[in-house]
Amino acid sequence: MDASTKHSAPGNKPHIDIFCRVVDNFGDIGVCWRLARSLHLEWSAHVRLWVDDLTVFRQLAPALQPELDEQLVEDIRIIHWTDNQTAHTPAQLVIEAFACDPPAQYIDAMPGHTKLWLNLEYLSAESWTAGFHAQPSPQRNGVTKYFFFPGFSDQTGGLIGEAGLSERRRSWMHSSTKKKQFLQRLGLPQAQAYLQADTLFVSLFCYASAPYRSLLHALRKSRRPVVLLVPQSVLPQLERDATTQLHGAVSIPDTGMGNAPASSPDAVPEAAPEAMAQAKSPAATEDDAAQGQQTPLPGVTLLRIPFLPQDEYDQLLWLCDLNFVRGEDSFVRAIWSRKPFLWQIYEQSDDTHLKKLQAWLALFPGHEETKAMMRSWNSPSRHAYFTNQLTALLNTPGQLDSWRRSCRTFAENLSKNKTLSESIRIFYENTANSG
Ligand code: TRH
Repeated sequence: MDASTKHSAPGNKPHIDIFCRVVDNFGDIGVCWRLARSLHLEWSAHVRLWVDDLTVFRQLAPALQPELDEQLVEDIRIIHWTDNQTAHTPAQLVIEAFACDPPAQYIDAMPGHTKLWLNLEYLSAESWTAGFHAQPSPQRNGVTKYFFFPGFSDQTGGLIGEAGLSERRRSWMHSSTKKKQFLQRLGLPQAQAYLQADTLFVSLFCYASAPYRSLLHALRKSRRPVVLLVPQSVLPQLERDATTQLHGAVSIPDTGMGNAPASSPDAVPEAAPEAMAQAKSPAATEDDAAQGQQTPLPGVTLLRIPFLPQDEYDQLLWLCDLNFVRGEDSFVRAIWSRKPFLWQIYEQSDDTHLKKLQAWLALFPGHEETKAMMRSWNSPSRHAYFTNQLTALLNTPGQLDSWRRSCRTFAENLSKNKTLSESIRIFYENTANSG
């Protein structure tokens, strides 16, 4: 079913507990928060989300108050999960994210209350996941726990893709005012000029091991002006490296995020002479238009932006022409954005992650060149190759459009599958009715 046309299912509205431990990064809470919201939205379920690290959580959900033991955010009850937890009656549906082990006291109390216990696994496109999906694992407390694998087919639990997502994306994309205001809020006062100048907007969310210098070199060779939007805390050395590697061909506006000049003493202020020398596509700003002048745009503008709330991060992905994403949840959101993206997979021992990457690439309908570029973005030894591939792709007419079409086709096909929250609901209803 299309992720965009979901409606609340009739029938029971169960109580659901989701348990989340923040192991590292933002992916654990990113997935759980999104799942909590989509279960609540689509099923009108009563959802409690147990999280051990509210400080990390707050970055994705700024309304959250980390000092509170319990609070309601967007109708989801957030419980700060600590070692000395007060007792709560277990829910009918318990979702343990990534084998994080709910508290022993809670597990002991589950019989008689819990109808279904799921262990939500990490996303993988590998075919073996279909065989393990929804398999039972009897537990000592007498309640059976089931493995639940998100995935790219209906033989798995599907992807998180909440109701109304396509409509929200479409309506936002049709509003040039929203795009302009969004960019201005992110620290680009000349947003209108950039939008009119056929600027290539690129978002960058990656791990420290990414060949980001190769990316900078490719962007520098772009025939279109480039705005590279980088969330706070991603690659703290980027401004410094951009300044030294691109020999002044980059403009680094000070957005008050501590990027320039503090972390890069040599950083070039906006419209610095060197950047102007590389300027592309002169464009009129609103002020210039009034005065009948034109201001050249720098070749590459590196814009440090705040870490955005989840819904606004979606808007960033919708707006950009090319998104660099990582891990699990931003990867899925990039898929739903229908825009070209490069995925940096979460690194695992023994190169297990490269097998996962390969399994996903086998499903993706893009050109071989795009897939090769995705592999080199994930491979520390292929940096020069990456620069050449990306440069060719950005500067060859029609290439980016073709990539965009592949992404659209992929997203359209996936949206025919059941979403993760739909799969959970159906599995719950079948289990609850059979027991
Ligand atoms: O942060 P990640 O690297 O998370 C990783 C992976 O999930 C990995 O599989 C897991 O094992 C590891 O964590 C522990 O990347 P991911 O999955 O994309 O999660 C980032 C979340 O942050 C996602 O929900 C999107 C959100 N986000 C925002 O809300 N605002 C932002 O500005 C950005 C950049 C991200």
